[in-house]
Amino acid sequence: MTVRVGVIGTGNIGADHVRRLSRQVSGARVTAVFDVAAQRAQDVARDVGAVAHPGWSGLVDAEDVDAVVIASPGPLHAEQVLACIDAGKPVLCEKPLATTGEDALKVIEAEVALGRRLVQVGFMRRYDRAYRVVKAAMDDGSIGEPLLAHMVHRNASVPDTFTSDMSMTDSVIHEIDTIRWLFDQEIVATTVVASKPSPLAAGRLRDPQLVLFKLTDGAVVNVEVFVNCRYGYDVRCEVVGSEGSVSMDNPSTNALLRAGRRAESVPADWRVRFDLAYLEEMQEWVDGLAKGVVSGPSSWDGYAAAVVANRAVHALAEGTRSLVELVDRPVLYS
Ligand code: NAD
Ligand code: ISE
Repeated sequence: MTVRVGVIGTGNIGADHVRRLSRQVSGARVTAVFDVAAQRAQDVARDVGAVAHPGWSGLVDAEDVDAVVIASPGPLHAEQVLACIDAGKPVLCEKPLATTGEDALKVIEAEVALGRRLVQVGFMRRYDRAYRVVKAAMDDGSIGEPLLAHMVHRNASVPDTFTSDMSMTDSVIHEIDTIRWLFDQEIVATTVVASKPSPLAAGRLRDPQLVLFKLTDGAVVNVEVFVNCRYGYDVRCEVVGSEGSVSMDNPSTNALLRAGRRAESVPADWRVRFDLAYLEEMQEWVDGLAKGVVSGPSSWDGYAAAVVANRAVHALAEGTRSLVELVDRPVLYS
């Protein structure tokens, strides 16, 4: 069976997903795309033999679209996901599922009313091999009882449209999901402190920031987020347990040894670092759809991450420790 996919949003990651689904993922074909930037959508469509639709809702309802990928800006996600649920079509929505907990909850309510999972959220780190090694060492007892973790999330640079809040809602939201998944715990409280700002943050961003998360069982995790580090993309993690530690350095693939020095390459951006993770994510999604199953990160994961990210924004703004309160987890997501 070939899954016919429609893609909403053909910017950076949307265009990548279109090409990935068309050329690297088996069992899938992109039949339709939409972007408000019509020329961009047409170029991407032509490249893979798809049709550029005049509107996203027409794409969702199209007969030759079995499933949808959403890669539009975050504030549009909830409405577009709800339309997919309404049409009974599986949807892989890029993070965030929604920019507010309230909107994410509407998605949960719609899916629960339907009685089956249609939504997967694009938390691709769960598909990354290095993160999976960390998870395995935590689950099989290799490091004893996991107690705390240190994480780093650095981007070389961000566009002018990026705000200080987005350090939480757009970047740290990946760590929020990773922490919940690795520890299999919810986050119950967060504190955020902005450091002395980098002069290269152009005076408009509170960058870097340090975030502290407390989990249900008392474990703590700190995250450094720095979205203007300039030298490259650097994502790291170390989980410390009662009998050892497991870490994931920024994986580098090349080393140049010359004149008494060793130089290693640093990925330029998320596209390079998580290339294989996006592929695994898409392949597992498509394989699941062929069997009628959606099993990746759920609406619940998207909801919990949205709530925590917004509490982190609140914590920085108010200079306080913010508690996280979630609704009861519906059975559909147990
Ligand atoms: P982008 O700005 O490059 O692309 C967004 C596209 O959406 C643009 O082409 C824009 O024209 C289009 N758009 C605007 N309004 C639209 C509408 N009403 N309907 C459809 N399309 C519309 O942004 P991006 O970097 O590709 O990010 C897109 C989404 O993907 C964001 O939610 C972002 O957080 C997420 N993302 C995830 C990862 C990841 O690692 N998982 C990486 C990058 C981006
Ligand atoms: C971007 O939207 C992503 O999702 C990347 O994975 C992340 O590293 C980056 O900080 C975000 O802006």
